[in-house]
Amino acid sequence: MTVESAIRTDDYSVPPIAALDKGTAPGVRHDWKETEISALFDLPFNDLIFRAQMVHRQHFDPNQVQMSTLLSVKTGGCSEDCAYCPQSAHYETGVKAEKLMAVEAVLAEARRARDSGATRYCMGAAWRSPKDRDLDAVCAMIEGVRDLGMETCVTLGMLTETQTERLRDSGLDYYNHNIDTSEEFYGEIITTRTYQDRLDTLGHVRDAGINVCSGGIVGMGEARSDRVGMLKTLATMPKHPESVPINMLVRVEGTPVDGEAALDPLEFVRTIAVARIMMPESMVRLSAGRETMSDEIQALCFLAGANSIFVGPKLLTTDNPERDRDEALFDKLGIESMPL
Ligand code: SAM
Ligand code: DTB
Ligand code: SF4
Repeated sequence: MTVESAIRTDDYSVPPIAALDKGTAPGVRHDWKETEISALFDLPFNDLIFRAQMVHRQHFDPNQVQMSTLLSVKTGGCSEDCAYCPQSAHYETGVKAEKLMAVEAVLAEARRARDSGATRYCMGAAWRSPKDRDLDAVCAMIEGVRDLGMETCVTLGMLTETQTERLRDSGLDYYNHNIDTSEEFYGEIITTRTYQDRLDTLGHVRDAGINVCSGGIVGMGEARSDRVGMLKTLATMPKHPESVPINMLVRVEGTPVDGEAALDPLEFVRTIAVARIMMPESMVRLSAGRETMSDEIQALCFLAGANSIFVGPKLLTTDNPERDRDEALFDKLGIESMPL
């Protein structure tokens, strides 16, 4: 038997692979139904991963992973009540509220990240929404990071149209704004803003021509149907987010979701695989949660189509794997940094 005939490519059960060929570009669909997404989640694990890897290979080099570094430029004291977040002022988590960092201090950190191989620099602020005067400093950070030759991403909370245009004019490449979960579960997690508020900001970002980075968190006690709903919201947008971070909840003492049972890591891998199949041209980011994940689970995430990660020992306030652990993992897997 030849290798080709030993690999069965004709049995994809639900939905047929041809169904992937509707939509605005070949293979990219925007009309996903909940039943179809649930059917993907329900596939035998091997069938799901095989299909995700096939889709992945149609669009990306399977051995390249995009590497971003995160910096919290404004930490803690946030007025929102996101039940997962160590930076919310509503919970006692031990995170101290700090002022916005000075531009030069941010650029010094960014230079270090670039010298260790990061190609994108993401700056996060614990704000419900930025004040106009804060944006002067953030725009200077964006310009400075671009001058270092890196792509820029910021996440600052809700934006008005005018604020979004200012960020665009400073040269911002990506805006991160997560929908976090399904519309149905959202009210269990955040009461100080609505799902529609999130979608409105994402609309401003898209209209301004900035690349959209939007995804969510799993492991907050949501049902699989909420993971289905979250991916449906993202994949039925008129244009898929260019970057889709899938975060495994980092459980932080003092936050309301800290007591939730940990999600089965294989369900996390399934979520990555379904995101890859539904949004074939997007970068799917294996985002928060790598610190406590085994090498084997991370390897399965890459096999399932994740092709972006955060590198460097800190996310915003919590730990991420040290460089040497990541380097050893990438060596074992033959993974290279995706060039710009
Ligand atoms: N305040 C802004 C906002 O919420 O849009 C930007 C910063 S906020 C910390 C960025 C994202 O971090 C959140 O949308 C959430 O998805 C993620 N995040 C926060 N805490 C997390 C946790 N404990 N585990 C996983 N992801 C988390
Ligand atoms: C995203 O989706 N995950 C990142 C980034 N975008 C801003 C943030 C993860 C934060 C994890 C908790 C912390 O370190 O505070
Ligand atoms: Fe504030 Fe963002 Fe944390 Fe929510 S996720 S509490 S908006 S910093």
